[in-house]
Amino acid sequence: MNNKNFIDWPTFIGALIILLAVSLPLIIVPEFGELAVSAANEFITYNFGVLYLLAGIGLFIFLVTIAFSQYGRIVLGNRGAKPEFNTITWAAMLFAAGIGSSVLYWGTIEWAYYYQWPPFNAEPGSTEAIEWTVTYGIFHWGPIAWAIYCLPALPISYFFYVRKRPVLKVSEACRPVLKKYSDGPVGTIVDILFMFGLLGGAGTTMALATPLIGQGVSHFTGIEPGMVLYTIVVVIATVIFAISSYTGLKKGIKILSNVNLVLSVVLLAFVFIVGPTMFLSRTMLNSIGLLIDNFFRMSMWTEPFSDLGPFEQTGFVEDWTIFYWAWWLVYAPFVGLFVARISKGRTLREMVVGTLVYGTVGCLLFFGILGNFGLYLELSGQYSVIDTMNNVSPEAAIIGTIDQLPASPIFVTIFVILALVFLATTFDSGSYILASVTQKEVGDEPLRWNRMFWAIILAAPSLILMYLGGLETLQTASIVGGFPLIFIMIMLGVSFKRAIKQDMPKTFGTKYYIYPEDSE
Ligand code: NM2
Repeated sequence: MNNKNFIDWPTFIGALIILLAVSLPLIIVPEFGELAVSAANEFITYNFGVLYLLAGIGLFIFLVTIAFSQYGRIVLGNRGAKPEFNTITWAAMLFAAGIGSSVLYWGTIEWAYYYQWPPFNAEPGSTEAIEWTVTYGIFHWGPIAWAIYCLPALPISYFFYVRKRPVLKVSEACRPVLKKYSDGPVGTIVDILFMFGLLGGAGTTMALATPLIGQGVSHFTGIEPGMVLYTIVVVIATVIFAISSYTGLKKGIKILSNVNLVLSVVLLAFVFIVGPTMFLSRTMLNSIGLLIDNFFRMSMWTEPFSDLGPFEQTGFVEDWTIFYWAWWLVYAPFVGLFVARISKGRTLREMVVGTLVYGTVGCLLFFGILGNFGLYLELSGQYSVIDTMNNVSPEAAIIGTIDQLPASPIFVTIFVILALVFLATTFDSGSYILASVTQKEVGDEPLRWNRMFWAIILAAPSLILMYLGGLETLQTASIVGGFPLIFIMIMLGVSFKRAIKQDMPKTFGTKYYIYPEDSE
């Protein structure tokens, strides 16, 4: 097959057309686009919110059940297959791909929102509200979120490494449900929907990262944060992740992920040690207890009753939990494809437990250390994060928090570099996966020019929309565009169940009899 025949043109072109069809009206008539998108967003979160919450907890239970059933012992590969990456690198790659710079953003500041607008009808700023602040952030970045990420990896890795289908595509993983339709337009639509969701989700990531990195640069240089600075940030980030994606999984992506891990450990360890260590330890352990105790309550809290009056809601669930589940959902097929790709030689149980545990613990450390440090500054009166956030900007409050550390210039620098690397490690794997999905076959790696192409496409719309001020619309659009993904996720789960059921009897049988010879 020559180069051109490798490409799956309907998916490739279809994704571009959808992207243009959605971005162009937003560029041409931004006011109308904004209205339409926010109306659609409200319609979906209010009417289908319950469905999002159910999907979250349902996927979590499904994954845990699979991992600890006999299916958990299935090895992704042939007899004797060894993991391609050691466990630390694997965990670093998984975390770096699935988590962008948003963990630095929300990890440091999310508590300040919950402090002022708390869940469960707590009084703003009260002890009860304070207890939930960091805990709720950890929940939104915890086991359910990582379960959403891991689900697509089950069927995808199974088909790629066990059934040996040389295709890394969502439509391929839905084959047991879609049957022959996964080759036709229906399959193409499934792939395009996922790509569209991812491009929107990536826009959200870029929209948060750029002002944050910009704020850090402005802290040192005094340059006012604004479009010029933001453009430079986007261009530098794009160059970094394009190089990483170009050199591929075993070079750039792997190296950058490990750099990411080292910088994260240095930053977190330093804040933990020189910061208020006792306070951080207490609050983190307290959060873990609170979370375990209230896990099911939080995952199914729909706020049917509030202090605002009968049938009124504060909107906490829609603004946060549902928004988050939707955001994790749009990233899920991509992370699932990526996790699948790096998990050769592992068992399904190792893959699931590794994703849930390493993912949750990683986020817990960011939220627990950076968030509680901010909370400490606020409560001790040393620095008011909330004042800066409300009167200047959330980004200024984030950099302001890190700036309170001793030897702060070093740590603000590490923080900003880390934000850049986190962004790059999400986008390099993103472009790698988009390239895989637009190919009919993926040998060892997708084609290089194809990877480069998607690297640019990932960055370009955010840049254009940032100029036009429509980026927020794109973010919301990604949530709206991600709606069909709930159904795709369910389809992926069912496909996986069907496939292993078909294959399993050959090896294990469906029931075990301890004394098979005994008769009644
Ligand atoms: N999630 C983890 O911006 C990022 O960090 C990428 C965001 C889905 C909330 C992922």
